[in-house]
Amino acid sequence: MFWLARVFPDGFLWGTAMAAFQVEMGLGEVDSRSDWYVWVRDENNIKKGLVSGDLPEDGPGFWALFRDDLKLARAGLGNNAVRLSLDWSRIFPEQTRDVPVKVRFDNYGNVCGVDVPMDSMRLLEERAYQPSVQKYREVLTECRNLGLTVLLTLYHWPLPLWIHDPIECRDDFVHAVRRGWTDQTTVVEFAKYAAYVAKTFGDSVDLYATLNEPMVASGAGYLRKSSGFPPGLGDLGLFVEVTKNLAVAHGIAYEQVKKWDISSCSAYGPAYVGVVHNPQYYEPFDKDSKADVEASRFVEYVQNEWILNMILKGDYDLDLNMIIEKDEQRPSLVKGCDFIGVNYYMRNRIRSAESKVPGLPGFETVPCTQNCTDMGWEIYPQGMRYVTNWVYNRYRRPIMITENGIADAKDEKRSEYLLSHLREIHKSITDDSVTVKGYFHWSLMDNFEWARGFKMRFGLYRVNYETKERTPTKAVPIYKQIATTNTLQE
Ligand code: IFM
Repeated sequence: MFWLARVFPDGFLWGTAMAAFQVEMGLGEVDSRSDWYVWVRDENNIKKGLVSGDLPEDGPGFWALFRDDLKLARAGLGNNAVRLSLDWSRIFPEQTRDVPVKVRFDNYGNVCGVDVPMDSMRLLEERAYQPSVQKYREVLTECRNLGLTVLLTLYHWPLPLWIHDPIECRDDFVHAVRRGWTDQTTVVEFAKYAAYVAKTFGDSVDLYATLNEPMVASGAGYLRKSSGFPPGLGDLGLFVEVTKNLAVAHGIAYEQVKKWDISSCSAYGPAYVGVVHNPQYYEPFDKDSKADVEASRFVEYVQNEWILNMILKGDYDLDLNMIIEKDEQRPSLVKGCDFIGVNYYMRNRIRSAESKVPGLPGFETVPCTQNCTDMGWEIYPQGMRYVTNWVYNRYRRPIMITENGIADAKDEKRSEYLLSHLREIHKSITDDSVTVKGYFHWSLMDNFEWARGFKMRFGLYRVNYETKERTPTKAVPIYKQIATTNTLQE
């Protein structure tokens, strides 16, 4: 028999990814102080079918079972890394607005710098909710004891309720007070939170992601009323504002982490900080239709490119005309980005359609009919190589595949999904000379899939939500073999 061995670079990170809100609750302390907590139990949202009606407090219970789960990552999967997030609302359930910081603005009124003085750091330390800090410390220490390199995400979607009241915003945005990312003060509060996290947990964290998939937070929250994401508005102006504020927030948090995390705990140095983005593969539904080609190019631009141009180049195309006018160049907002996290899942076929949001060109995604996951996403492994190469060649930053995975309740497609996507990553590395530093499969175990609830099973380990028992899927021994040998054998 002929075996082809695809060897990955030395030091390649093999891991799984998780997010606090999706896994923590189920056993142990419930966090009721976030916008998502309120959003998924809102009767209107449930009645309209915007959210599933499943509740995060019936989740996998990682908060209590983290030692066993991390053992699964280390021993069960042979991983050497793990991607986790913290929930801001767990650390600061009460407001931090009165903690003084110095804020600088650029000529356009954007926050372009935040100084957190030592006295203010002391106040933040007093204000932080210690049981949560203690618990996160235990989780991170356990990762270290197991030899898992830690990639920590600061913002993986839930916002503290004191920052964002999604029901108030949905029902009467004009009079709403707690307006989330539409409000620039959220950037300033995020700077305080990032500074506190870096100072407190820096000795246990190797890599940081400032934001997870900012385009989902802005697009699903502010462009698509029916997405099931808070606050469920369809407003182009707010979408642009939120995307801009998230881009600015990345830079501001980047600076804070660099300043406050000075302890080096790995080969990555004191703080290696990037952003996690979700570029997908786009194609016009009808390649001979000019309208479809233009619609697909526009969606690809907005989804894949727009925010990375802001973060890495200072190009703030705020009128979305795909041209950077002079007053859209904001070099003072570019702070740095040590790596780009790529979350790749699917191919989208786009066709031109009537516009659903005033001011935005019309388009729609053609529903998947073949090779679909339970989410209705089209499996297209070649897209992994395409987007990885595209991001690397355009922005010249090391790539980390920070998510890739499949909702597959029957466990029929997961193994091939994993293998086929890893093959493409390997081609990017060896055939196309792209620097890819690691792969984090989404996800370690089944979890709370936001508006879609528990039905969507992305886990390498299946979770019985009644007993909290974890059972390996067929992909577990396959992933373990790859991770422990650093090689994909075929
Ligand atoms: O569950 C999500 C995750 O939170 C962000 N990336 C996509 C995953 C699957 O939808």
